[in-house]
Amino acid sequence: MKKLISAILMAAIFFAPAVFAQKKTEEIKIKTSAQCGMCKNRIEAAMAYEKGVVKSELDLETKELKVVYKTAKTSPDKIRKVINSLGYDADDTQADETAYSNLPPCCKKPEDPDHIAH
Ligand SMILES: [Cu+2]
Repeated sequence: MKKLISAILMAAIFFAPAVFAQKKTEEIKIKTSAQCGMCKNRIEAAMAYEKGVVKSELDLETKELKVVYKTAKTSPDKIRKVINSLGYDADDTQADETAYSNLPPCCKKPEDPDHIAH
C-alpha cells in the first residue's frame, strides 16, 4: 500500500509540470472588412507580432481571418481590437476611424466613395 501511494505521488510530481506547462490553443474565425492582398499582408503581419497569436491566415474570398492563439495569453476580444486598430471591422466591432482613413484607396470598403479597386 505504501508503495502504491509513493508511486502515485511520484507520478503526480513527475507529470504536474507537464500539465501546467501545457499551452492550450484555440482557433477562431473573425469576419473582417479586408479587401485585397495588401490588407491580407497588413493584418497577418500585425498578427505575427501580437502576443499569444500562434498563427493567422486571411481568406480573401470570405474575408475571414483564421487565428490560432494561446488562451492564456490573449483573447478573441483582444485580437478583434488589433484588427480594429489597423482600420478594419472585426465581427461586430468597428474599425478605428483614423486608421481606416489612412488606408490606401484599394483597401477601403467598396461602398466608400474613396474606394478605388486595383
Ligand atoms: Cu487592401
